[in-house]
This record gives sequence, C-alpha cells and structure tokens, in this order.
Amino acid sequence: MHHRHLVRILVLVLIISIIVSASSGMSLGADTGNVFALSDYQGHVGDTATVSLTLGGLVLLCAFELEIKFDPAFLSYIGRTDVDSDTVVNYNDTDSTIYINFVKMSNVTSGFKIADLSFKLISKTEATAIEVIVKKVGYYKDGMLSPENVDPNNISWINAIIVVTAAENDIVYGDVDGDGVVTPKDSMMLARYLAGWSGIMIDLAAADVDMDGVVTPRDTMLLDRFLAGWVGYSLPYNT
Ligand SMILES: [Ca+2]
Ligand SMILES: [Ca+2]
Repeated sequence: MHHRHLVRILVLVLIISIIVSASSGMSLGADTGNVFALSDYQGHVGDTATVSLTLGGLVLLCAFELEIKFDPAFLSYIGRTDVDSDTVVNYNDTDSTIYINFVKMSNVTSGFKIADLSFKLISKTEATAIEVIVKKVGYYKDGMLSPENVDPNNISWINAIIVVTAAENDIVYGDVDGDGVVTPKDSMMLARYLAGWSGIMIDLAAADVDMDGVVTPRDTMLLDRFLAGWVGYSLPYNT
C-alpha cells in the first residue's frame, strides 16, 4: 500500500517535469523564426530615450538590412550609443529613417544586440511607435551567403512603443489620464492600472502623487482623499 503510494508520487513528479520542460521549450519556441525587436520606453518631454534593437528567435542570420521609422512630431533621433562592430547605422532626416546594415562572416545567435538607438522626447503623446521594417536578410551556409534561402514568413519584428509624458516641472499631479484636470476618472484609471487591467495607459509621473518614485495603492488613497476634499491633502502630497 505504502509502496504503491510512492510509485504514484513518482509518476506525478515525472508528469510535472515533462509539463515543465515542454512549457519552457514552448516559450523558447513561441517564435520559431527570427525576431527583430525594439524595446519600449516611457519618459518625460526633454528626456533621452534609449531603445535596444535586438535579434531573437531561431537565429541563423549573417546579413540584414533594416529601416527604422519614427514620427518626428514626437521624437528626434540623437544617434546610436552602442552598436555591434558589424553594424552600420545611417540616418536620413528628410524621411526620418534610420538605415541599419549588418554583414558578418558567420551567423549570429539568439539574444544578439544590434544597436542602442537614442531619441529625444520632444512632445507629449500616449503612444508613438518606432517601427522596424525588415528589407533584406541572409544567412551563411556552406561558406555562402544565402539570402534567397530565408523565408520572409520566418521573420517578424516588434516595434517600440514610446510613451511621452509632460515635462517633469510641468506635471499635474493626480491627472492620471492626462486630460489636464484631476477628477474621479483619474482615480478609477489608477485603480484599474494597479489592478493590472490590460490596455490602461496612464501618466506614471502624474500618478505618483506622493513623489516616492513608484505608483502604489498609497497614491490611489492620497488621490481619493484629495478628491474627497480632506483637509491637508493637496497634490503632490509631501510627507
Ligand atoms: Ca484627468
Ligand atoms: Ca507613489
């Protein structure tokens, strides 16, 4: 009886370990192709945003050409700050396009950082994208560059989403949704954000009403007290 119990536990452990290894394999294999990705950023007007351009997925590339486009109404390109020695970065300001060229005599591997690109945040916006466009790719096989062997369906790209909030000295504390006034809607938005609702874009600087650098339920509480007119609760709340 005791022995059978032990066997059952062992079988259970085996099944769990199979599930765990299968799911970790799945997270790696979620993208079976190559992925060019730009990291997201959130900051104030006047800040410098640095986004990393990386290559991930099942990587077998030795050459590629990318175009990176952005909206000059919100961002201005400063330059590249960290770049692989095989990467060439050029910028054309007439069409706000950054041209990335990469050629190496061997294939690069997953998790490869291509370059860091820096932008000045010039105007407030909830979300503006820095778009990656893949023009050409190629990989090395049998000592040959084989651009024709790359299936374009195996290449995907992830744009950066940049959120630009008001300049730091221009923050309306409590104006979580950025419409210029502090209302119960701001409290609702903040509560939803903290509850992890998806698709909630808030002004994190304005939401940090106690200015401790993090947005927490305490900020909601202070905002609610301010909205309810409690004595001594002005925003930002400094104690
Ligand atoms: Ca508001
Ligand atoms: Ca806070």
